[in-house]
Amino acid sequence: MRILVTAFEPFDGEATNPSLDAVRLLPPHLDGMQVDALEVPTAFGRSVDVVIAAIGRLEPDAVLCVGQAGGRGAVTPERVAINLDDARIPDNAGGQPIDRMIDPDGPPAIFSTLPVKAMVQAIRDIGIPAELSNTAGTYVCNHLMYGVLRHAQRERPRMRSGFVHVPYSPEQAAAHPGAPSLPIEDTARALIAALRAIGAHDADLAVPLGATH
Ligand code: PCA
Repeated sequence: MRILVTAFEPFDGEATNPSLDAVRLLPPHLDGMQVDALEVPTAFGRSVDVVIAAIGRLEPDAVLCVGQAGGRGAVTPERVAINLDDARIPDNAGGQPIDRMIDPDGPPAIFSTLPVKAMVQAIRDIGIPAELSNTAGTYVCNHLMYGVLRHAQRERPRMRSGFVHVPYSPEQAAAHPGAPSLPIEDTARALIAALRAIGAHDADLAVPLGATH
């Protein structure tokens, strides 16, 4: 099995992005899986282009995209991407789409095709906080998740894909008083646990990890 793991460059005035720092720590081989890491620009259109080009080159069986979610206190596999861009701040290329559909011909939302509950469980099992998230936001991360899932729907129906958001690093959180954080080494361990869950589970676990609000 070959899995492409993507991470974003820093954005919003940050010097680092914990997704990138953690993905750089991933081993190239894990339990018989080949892991390819890719840095992605934090820009609406280009992010999807760069990942689709890498998919064409590497032909992975699965794609796990990773991004920073400043303010979240847990590693959060995303259940669903929505067909909407609504940028609170400009991206790194200066783009700031407001209330724009990502694909006017696409469905309103696309569910992750990764075993998100198994991933949450696997991360918790190694003692790191994880939650199933029901929103990836409306910024570049949601855009990339939707773009890759839509690409798979149209051109690579057997390729599984999805997204995980990760907390600030402690160094970042120091500049955002009150914000939770996770050391980069722990974020990397959480991603390894998630990758193992992806390798081990074709179908997701039927466990109650839903939210009441
Ligand atoms: N997080 C942003 C974009 C890049 C990143 O790491 C997001 O959640 O949309």
